[in-house]
Amino acid sequence: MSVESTLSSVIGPDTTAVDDGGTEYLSRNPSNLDDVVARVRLGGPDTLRVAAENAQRAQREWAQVPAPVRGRVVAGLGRLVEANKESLAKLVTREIGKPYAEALGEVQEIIDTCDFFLGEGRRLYGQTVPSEMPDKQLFTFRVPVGVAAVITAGNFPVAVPSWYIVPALLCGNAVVWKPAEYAAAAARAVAELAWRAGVPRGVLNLVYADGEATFKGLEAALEAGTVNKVGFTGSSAVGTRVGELCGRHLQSPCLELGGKNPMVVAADADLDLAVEGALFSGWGTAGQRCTSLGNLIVHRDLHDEFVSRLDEALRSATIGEPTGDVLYGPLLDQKFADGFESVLGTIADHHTVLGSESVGRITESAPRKGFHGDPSTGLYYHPVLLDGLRPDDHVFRQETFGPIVGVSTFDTLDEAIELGNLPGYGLSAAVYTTNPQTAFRFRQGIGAGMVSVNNSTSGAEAHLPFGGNGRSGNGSRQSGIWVLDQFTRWQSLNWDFSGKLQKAQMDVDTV
Ligand code: UN1
Repeated sequence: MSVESTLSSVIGPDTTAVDDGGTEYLSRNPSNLDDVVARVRLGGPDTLRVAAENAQRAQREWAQVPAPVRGRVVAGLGRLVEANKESLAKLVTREIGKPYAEALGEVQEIIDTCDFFLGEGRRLYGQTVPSEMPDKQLFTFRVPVGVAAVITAGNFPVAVPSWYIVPALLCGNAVVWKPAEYAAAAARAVAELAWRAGVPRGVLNLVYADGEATFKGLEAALEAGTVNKVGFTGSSAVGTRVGELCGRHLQSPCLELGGKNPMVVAADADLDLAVEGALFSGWGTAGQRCTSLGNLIVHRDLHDEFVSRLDEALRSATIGEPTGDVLYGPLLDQKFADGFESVLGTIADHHTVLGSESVGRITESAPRKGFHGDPSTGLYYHPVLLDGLRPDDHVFRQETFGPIVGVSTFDTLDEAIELGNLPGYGLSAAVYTTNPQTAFRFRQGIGAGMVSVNNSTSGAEAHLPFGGNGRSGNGSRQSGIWVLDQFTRWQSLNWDFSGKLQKAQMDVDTV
């Protein structure tokens, strides 16, 4: 069986046949814009609202399935993904332009997630808790929240949705999944495999809708009480709107937002390692991970050598068609290319532009040496290394989501930490140092949810808590056992077997 062969070119809302006046969207291959990967019918607001109603009905039965059996179902999804690993990775590469080696890694992440939650199906523990009274026992239970609306970005169209969907299903919830339209085919492939693994159709609902229809549909569902948890991965601006909407309905969403992730290169850093780490974190995936490196903060004594080595590494890196062995391929889609162009527009006179011969789109008149393939067919951009960044520069303060990184310098570790925290995000941060004291002090001072020592800011593993603070999220965490608190609520039980009414706080002997 091949995932690709199951995908027809015309795909639309599958479980929710609502004709509510949506539009058609073409998901295109960003390395060859003439290649239409999927034609998608985007639903209007009713699509999401009705999907949530369906999900609510289906959830009751799903919650009755024993957790270890639900664990086997999600493990089955993992096995099906594994059997289709190459074709799913090829689809990711074709639809969003992610280099094939990275796409394979991304597919591995959903497999790892399914493997992890197979075990959690047998460990969905509650507690026994002592009572303050005799002949009385207290317990806690994890209870599914109900229906989770999962709204995901397309830069990780397989792995990141699975961080919500797999634990949500394992915990006994139903899911309404609204993926990014520019990754519609990859989403459909994952949903197909989940349905084939035994997830009932009503328990996992896939809907396509644009941003405004999603907001309206979500608002209606929250109002009707058919959505009980929202998981959102995307920009800080949209996440703020999701947070406001959920807050009005007394809900606390799981928000995984942008980053302006710093990498501090200390005076005692291994320079080769730091250059390699900066190259991969900053320009790998064309800088389009929420965990991509944003600000390089380099000790003044190393600055010149570090920047010249990084400039050289960037100039000799291979960029091009993502089916090949490249550092990065095209940007995700036209919307992201437009966003990146506006970031390039903020480059100022006080910046030194390095990393490439030109700035902007790679074209015949602005070529890139050693480019792999034909640049004219896709959304390819020159890498930018901006030296001389100032703390009030746009590029220093805002997530750029493209192949651009700025450099600033520091003298003391406190100064480096302050610069790292200044933009107000708090997702991922890295320090390159050979001194454990520097590493631990950095971890203590930096406001990021995830810290790396001598490693990339990106590349989170599937069983460590993932998430950020400040503008990067609301402190919620995905992955591992920590995400269980997103998709279950604690219920307590107090059981009195004394045969009489014992009153808490009143019938207790205090010493
Ligand atoms: C994201 O970009 O939304 O840490 C998540 C990483 C990935 C996840 C990134 N595994 O690089």
